[in-house]
Amino acid sequence: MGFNAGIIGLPNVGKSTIFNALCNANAEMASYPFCTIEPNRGVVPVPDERLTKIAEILNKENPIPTKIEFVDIAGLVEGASRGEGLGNKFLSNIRDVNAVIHVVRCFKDPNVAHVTGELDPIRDIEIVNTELMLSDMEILENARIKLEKKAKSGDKEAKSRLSIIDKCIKILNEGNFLNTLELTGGDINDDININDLNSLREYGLITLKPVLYLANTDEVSKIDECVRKVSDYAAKTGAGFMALAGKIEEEISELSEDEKGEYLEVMGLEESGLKRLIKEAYRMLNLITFYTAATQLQAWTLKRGSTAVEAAGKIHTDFAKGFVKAEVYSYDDLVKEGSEARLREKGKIRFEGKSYVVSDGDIIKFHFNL
Ligand SMILES: Nc1nc2c(ncn2[C@@H]2O[C@H](COP(=O)(O)OP(=O)(O)O)[C@@H](O)[C@H]2O)c(=O)[nH]1
Ligand SMILES: [Mg+2]
Repeated sequence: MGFNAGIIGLPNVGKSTIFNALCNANAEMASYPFCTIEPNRGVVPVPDERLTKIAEILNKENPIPTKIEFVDIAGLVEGASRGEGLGNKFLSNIRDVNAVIHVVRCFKDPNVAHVTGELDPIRDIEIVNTELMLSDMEILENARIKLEKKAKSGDKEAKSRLSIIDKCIKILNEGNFLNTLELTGGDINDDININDLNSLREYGLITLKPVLYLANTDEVSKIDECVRKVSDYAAKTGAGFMALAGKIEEEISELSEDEKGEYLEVMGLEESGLKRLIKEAYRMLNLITFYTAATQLQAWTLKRGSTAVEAAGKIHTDFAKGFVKAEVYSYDDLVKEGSEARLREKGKIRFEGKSYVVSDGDIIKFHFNL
């Protein structure tokens, strides 16, 4: 199972442009086959400085990065939650992703029609967000109807869930996303907590997902009023924010590696906006990365809090089935000591059992027996 981020927004804001640029960005890691699964789904390697560093220290060639999937979701229009413009289908696509990248138009270009006439990022954001909130509201209302019967017959669990759902409906009615609670540390409402929200995960509520607002600008590193408005909006709602020049990024993504480097140098940039976006999306998902280096060096993605046996299962079901122990050291220790031999000398390679909780940056060798 992979992790993914959906690219959403009004039509003509640059979603597909950014998606294409992300998929082209693959070229630089050609040693590993990345692909577009479907026209609107692409798998992209996650840039990882630690992986490069480990490869250097352990002398490994062609390390395999971990991946993240992006989904280019067709533009939402006003009324989508009522089914306008294939609305329900797009909304259900959003329900299936782990995180949301909401593209907001900040580029002018008179040649590209603006769905609502002129640049107004907050109005644009709110059109989309209103549809997302309405859609969640509908799901909760439907769940409510089912639970009400059970609750009336005295089912305690149904009663408690019903009360959580009512609190959520209230939050949405006040014009807030459900994730605001988590992101602002519970400021908006103190009689509902994170555990309550987690109990609603099964409904695939869109406004519970992490959001990054992506201001699509004309020029690289241009901070104008439009960009500032988007950034303020993101800060106010506890969401992530980034500015990116979509069309230029698409052009850069088609250059050769050398040309890319030159371009970034001329622009005074350390890395392309796309790289930042991929890293940011990965960070939003609240995942950790662990590495295996027994044969080929490879990075793997894991949900925070997962155990060693779950990590083993990522690689092969046999690794999990026949799990004996995990030989573990940390990335930081490797960098500090400079070799596995030194780590061993200093007693910094540990043996851990099945229930060991994997840390971000662990380098693991699994021992298994079938
Ligand atoms: N000037 C300019 N045009 C852009 C930018 N991003 C996208 N476009 C253009 O806007 C049009 C719509 O872009 P597209 O990515 O298809 O938008 P989508 O409907 O959100 O997927 C295309 O003609 C793009 O070339 C940008 O950053 N600057
Ligand atoms: Mg598109």
